[in-house]
Amino acid sequence: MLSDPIVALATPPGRSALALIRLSGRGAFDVAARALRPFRVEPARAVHRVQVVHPATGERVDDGLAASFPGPRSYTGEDLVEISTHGGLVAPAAAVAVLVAAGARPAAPGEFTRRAVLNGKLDLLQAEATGDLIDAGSPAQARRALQQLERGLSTRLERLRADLLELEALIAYDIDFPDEDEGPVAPERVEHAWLAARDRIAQLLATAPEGERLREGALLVIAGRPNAGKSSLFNALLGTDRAIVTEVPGTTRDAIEAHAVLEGFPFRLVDTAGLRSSDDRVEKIGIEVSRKYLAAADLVVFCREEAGAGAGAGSRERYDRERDRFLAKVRAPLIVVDTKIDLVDRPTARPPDRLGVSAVTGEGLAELRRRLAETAFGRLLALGDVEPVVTRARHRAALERALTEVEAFRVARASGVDAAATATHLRAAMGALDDLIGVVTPDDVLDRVFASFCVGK
Ligand SMILES: Nc1nc2c(ncn2[C@@H]2O[C@H](COP(=O)(O)OP(=O)(O)OP(=O)(O)O)[C@@H](O)[C@H]2O)c(=O)[nH]1
Ligand SMILES: [Mg+2]
Repeated sequence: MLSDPIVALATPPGRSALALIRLSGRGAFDVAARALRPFRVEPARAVHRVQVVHPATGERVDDGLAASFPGPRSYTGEDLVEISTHGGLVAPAAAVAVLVAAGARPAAPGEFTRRAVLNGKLDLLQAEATGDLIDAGSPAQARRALQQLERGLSTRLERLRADLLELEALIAYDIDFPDEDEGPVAPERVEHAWLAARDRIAQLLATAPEGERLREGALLVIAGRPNAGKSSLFNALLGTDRAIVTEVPGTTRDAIEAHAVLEGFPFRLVDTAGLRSSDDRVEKIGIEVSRKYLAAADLVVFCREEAGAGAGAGSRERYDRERDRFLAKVRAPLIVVDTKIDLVDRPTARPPDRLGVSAVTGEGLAELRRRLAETAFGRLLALGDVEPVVTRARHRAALERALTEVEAFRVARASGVDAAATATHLRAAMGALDDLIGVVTPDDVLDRVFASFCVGK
């Protein structure tokens, strides 16, 4: 049943001062009246003290506060009650059990938000943003989710849809009067409107790679020769001694992955085994793993030991050749970093785009962090927090569909297809945008969106 009363803990179980329970659906107030003493619907949206009492046994399980939100002015759009109880493991679970005994059903993950979408309180993009805000591991992710929750992306897509509708209106004259050579609407006007709409779709699509990266974290692989100082740099960027550091070349034999927030942006940092030709079986496997990570990386930091890189021009050359061979497969942007600069007495002039860092003194790390954020998220940095960004494969697929249809409209028009037929492309493009916002959303799409939600949201 779609609107049967559901109940769930909205806060995580565990030691805490308070816990919040949500109860929503048709009959939610009756359920509350059976379990809470006293329970009042009026005044709405105001808290009052209650005792949570088992309806069958009369056992009192906790004291708390309750507030009622009569639908449609509630999160779900249904009658909803929020009950705060004491925290911890026992009291909240007992209170939920009491509400189940009083007639509610335990909610499925994301069911409250799903109902909010079905009742028109949130669109699909806002529902996704709700999940993203909860899952955010960095300030940039949270700001982006909040902007989407405030309908930043939805508004942009609605405007785009309106543009397409206007374009359809422009060619409508041709549909009504197909035999006229030239309608009252100049072809340039159609062309102009078409171009503007297409560019707007393309601009949004261009934010997709970094937008999706923002949700998952940019895969940053630290590579270089054995002993170059990779693990030390990895630890320095993480701010903890996660990887083992020794003076023995070949210390790191497996790839180590950890989440880090750099300049407010999420990264997945990977420390790798030093790249070299090795006969050691374990080390060889490690180097193979490094190569796989390098192939998948969003960006690569190549560590290069300035002091150890050799005095002679010959060794420098050999070293560079080796590096080039290792990095030939890397498609991702590459940042070359001179390590251990504290060991260099007379610093050689470094090319302006080359960074020098010391894991010991911390020199150069701030600049490196900035460079990493700029390389992985430069477009988002330039856009700021106001311009909407698409953050999911679902968004990208819908916009690609819209773009294809808009392009097809132009081709059809240019090849003399009649106006009514060209208009179907515009309508298909609008349909793709509607799907994206979630005007009418099929169950399987909802299932996918809410699959990753927590219970109680
Ligand atoms: N003085 C100084 N020593 C450093 C610095 N970074 C690393 N080292 C030293 O260099 C040696 C190698 O450092 P690691 O971080 O283990 O190097 P690695 O590239 O991870 O080495 P492998 O895992 O063996 O490939 C250790 O003795 C570190 O203490 C630095 O910035 N300054
Ligand atoms: Mg190492």
